Amino acid sequence: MRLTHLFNILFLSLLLRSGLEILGAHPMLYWNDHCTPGSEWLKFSRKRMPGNRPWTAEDEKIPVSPWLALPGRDHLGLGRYWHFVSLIGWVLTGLLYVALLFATPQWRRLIPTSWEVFPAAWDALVTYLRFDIPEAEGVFNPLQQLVYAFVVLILSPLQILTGIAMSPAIAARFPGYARLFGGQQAARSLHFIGLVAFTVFTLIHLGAVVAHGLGHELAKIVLGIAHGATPAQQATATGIAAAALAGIVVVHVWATRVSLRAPRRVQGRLRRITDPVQRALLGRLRSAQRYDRRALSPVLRANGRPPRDAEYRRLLASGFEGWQLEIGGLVRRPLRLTLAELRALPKQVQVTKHVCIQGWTQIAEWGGVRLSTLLEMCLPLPQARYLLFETFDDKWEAPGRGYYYGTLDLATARQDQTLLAYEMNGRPLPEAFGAPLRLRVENQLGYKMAKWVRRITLIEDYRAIGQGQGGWREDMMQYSQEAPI
Ligand SMILES: Nc1nc2c(c(=O)[nH]1)N[C@H]1C(S)=C(S)[C@@H](COP(=O)(O)O)O[C@H]1N2
Ligand SMILES: [Mo]
Repeated sequence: MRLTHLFNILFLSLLLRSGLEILGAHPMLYWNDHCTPGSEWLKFSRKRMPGNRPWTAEDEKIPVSPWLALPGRDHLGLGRYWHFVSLIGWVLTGLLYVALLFATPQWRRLIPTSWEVFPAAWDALVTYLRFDIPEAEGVFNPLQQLVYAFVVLILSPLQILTGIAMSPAIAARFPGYARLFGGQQAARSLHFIGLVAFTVFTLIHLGAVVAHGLGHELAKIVLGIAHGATPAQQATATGIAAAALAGIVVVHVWATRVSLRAPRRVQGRLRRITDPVQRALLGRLRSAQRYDRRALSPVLRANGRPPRDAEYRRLLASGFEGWQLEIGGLVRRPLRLTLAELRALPKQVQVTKHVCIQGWTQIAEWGGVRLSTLLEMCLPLPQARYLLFETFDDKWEAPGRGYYYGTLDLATARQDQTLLAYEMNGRPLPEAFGAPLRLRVENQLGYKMAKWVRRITLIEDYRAIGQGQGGWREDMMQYSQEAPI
């Protein structure tokens, strides 16, 4: 149990720093799922978006210093890997701790068994405020007991539950879940408030350890000597604690440096831990969203700037005359479909919530043809496993990095709400939102939904394409090929 305290410090500190990296990707908090610009209740940036020229949600990011965030300097993809790997460690540590707690008489220290604890805790608080140390019958005084029980049994589970509420796969399959917290953005706000609560707790906790007598307290924490540790024991405990804390600092420095120096390598390693867990927990959740049209967001953010590709500009000017969607690769019947031919296919309309990896959400209505309809027409060969989406998006603001592309596994492509949309809110898809055709994958994060689609190719493996990570943002920004959270 004493060792779980050490691992708790390690994982919580990693969660805190990687969490700040994630927050920097959209440094605003809301109580509404539309994330209407200006409706945030808290904003950590002074940036103002231009009123006269189009901007994208990525312009709103702020890079956080590596002294604060893991890894810092605008590495959302890696920050997420660290967050999820630390989360796995923290949850395992927590489960072990709680199991040991209840398998032994230790739980009596933590769980109050009488209402008396409340007035007694109040007395203890008043004593602290007089700069005195309250009496304790057991190892903890009543105030400590209450606060520790709150952190272990309420704050920690809440932090996990609000974290889960941010997953687009959960939001798509169980739209009611986030409503328990007042919505997905309210859950995100509460997740942040939880972070503040953990930080405040930690600072006061550290202050109390010093105030109660550092040597004695460390002898309790490190060696389990409840009362009357000798000076030699106190010195041993202090030495071990200092070495352990130094070890944690080394882990942080190492994780930060290796992430900033070799992002691709870190992505490859951490992804091997997080992806299978995500797939097992969230991979099978299918989107069943059915928002009311009255729930449409008043303002829609866009990400990715409209292409400057010459062929695209020409097609746009001609109203996409001559544009054809090509579907080829590992199929028995390659297809070429004009917009009119796509519109003639069975149409599906859905009102769904978009969840960007940065953290913002918005609700819109999409109309188009189900990807499964096209897959039935082109007859994929047995070895086909992924769809490759190539786009007109030349990423002109980042020259030399190639065109935007994405990949999607066949099972996700066949889901009911996976759509090739040519309409948004009842009108032809606007240029900024992917005209003439864009993908909607309603149980995944936004970057999986390629806009300005040019061609779809069925492939066996994506590792030979681009830089091998399964998409442009996967290659360039260390995002994950699967995006259910
Ligand atoms: N071609 C292309 N598609 C793209 C992007 C892009 O940069 N280029 N950005 C993605 C990201 S990160 C998001 S959040 C969504 C944004 O969709 P929206 O513009 O409809 O809000 O588009 C996705 N599709
Ligand atoms: Mo995004």
